[in-house]
Amino acid sequence: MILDSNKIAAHNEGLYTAHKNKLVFTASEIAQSESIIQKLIDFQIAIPSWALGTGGTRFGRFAGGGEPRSLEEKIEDVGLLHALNKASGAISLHIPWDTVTDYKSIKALAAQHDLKFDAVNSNTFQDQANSEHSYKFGSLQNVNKAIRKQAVQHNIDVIQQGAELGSNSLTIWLADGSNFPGQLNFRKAYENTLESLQEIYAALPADWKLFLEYKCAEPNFYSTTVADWGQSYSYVKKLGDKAKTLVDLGHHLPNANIEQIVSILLMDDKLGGFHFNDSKYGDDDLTAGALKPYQLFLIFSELVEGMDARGMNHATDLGWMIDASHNIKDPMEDLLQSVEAIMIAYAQALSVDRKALEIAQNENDVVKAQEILQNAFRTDVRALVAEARLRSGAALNPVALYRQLGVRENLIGERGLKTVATGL
Ligand code: AOS
Ligand code: ZN
Ligand code: ZN
Ligand code: ZN
Repeated sequence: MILDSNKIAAHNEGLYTAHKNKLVFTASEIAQSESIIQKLIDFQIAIPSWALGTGGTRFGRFAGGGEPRSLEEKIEDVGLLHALNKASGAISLHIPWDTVTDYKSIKALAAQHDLKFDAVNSNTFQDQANSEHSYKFGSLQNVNKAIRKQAVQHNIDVIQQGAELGSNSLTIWLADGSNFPGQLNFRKAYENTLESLQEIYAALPADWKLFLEYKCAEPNFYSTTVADWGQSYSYVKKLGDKAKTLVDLGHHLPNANIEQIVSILLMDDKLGGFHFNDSKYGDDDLTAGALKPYQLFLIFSELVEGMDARGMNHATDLGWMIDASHNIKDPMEDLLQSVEAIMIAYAQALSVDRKALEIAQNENDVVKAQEILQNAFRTDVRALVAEARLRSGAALNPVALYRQLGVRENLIGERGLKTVATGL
């Protein structure tokens, strides 16, 4: 299904007057609104290929209809999202959930939808059909050298496949760890993991980055071998300049100050990118901004401040990706909501009066500092985000248009009601 641009234009026409009125008011409230709109136009958030199908829990899965059955259909779905919001111009593949047989045609299909290939993700948390060894007791950390070798080789294969597609980063998330005290020698697990990572790092092309994701628990519940930002930092520091830490918002112990973590990693040039989602209890992978929009704003506030201090390009110098998974929403609607929430947080962060904040900080004017941040957070920036979409040829209200056009019903017509998405 390809979206007809006339339908987007007709939808926008219907909403135009109301939008313009809001925009005029918003621009009167926010000094740098024009430059914010430009930055929003440039900002793209990658969609993970595994988020397009309905997720499950360990108790079960309720399949949605019309889910993508192949990589081609996943690319088409991201293409649809991108046509609706012009802010989802990249897809992140997970190998071997996504297998590419014909690179030329996959690249052509992505190009046709104006999509790039973002970070490629390796998978050593499941045993693959024809693999010799099992990852039951870990992959890169495993006490058995042959198992470590197999996991290293898989990562090297993923790099090669990603390079064929024009991707330039590898994301490694390890399920490695232990379930019971005594199961693992922590130091040896660390040393094995480091040695394995070094072998993978050595296979990176010159212009590539390696992102090392951390997670405090799950699926292992006593220890995780890359458990927190400090441990990820310790590895990436030893690996070299191309290795960076990846922050998944749901991977922290409760109440962790993620914005501070982000600020320090950025300062040390060790922040690689993000997996956006939201959570209440753990790695819930709920829609970005659904529960803690203020935290999302505070994270973006540190990002904008830190990237500007280092002269970085907001759109291209870090990896921006959603990592969410749902078992009750239409995944496409959910992704549109996540992108919108991220854009809003970014726009709010861009609107912070940095000079005034710096003065307040230097004068220890705590009240003023809080006023400045909360003023930015409480100012409605949605018209700026919508204007960025309008100027890019996207829809003023993507979720509304998605429903109005009956996209899901169309996909069910094409693909059937009972599809099994590849991957999860
Ligand atoms: C797992 O918890 C991590 O968030 C991974 O980044 C990701 O969800 C996984 O690679 C896909 O299953
Ligand atoms: Zn229980
Ligand atoms: Zn993640
Ligand atoms: Zn996760």
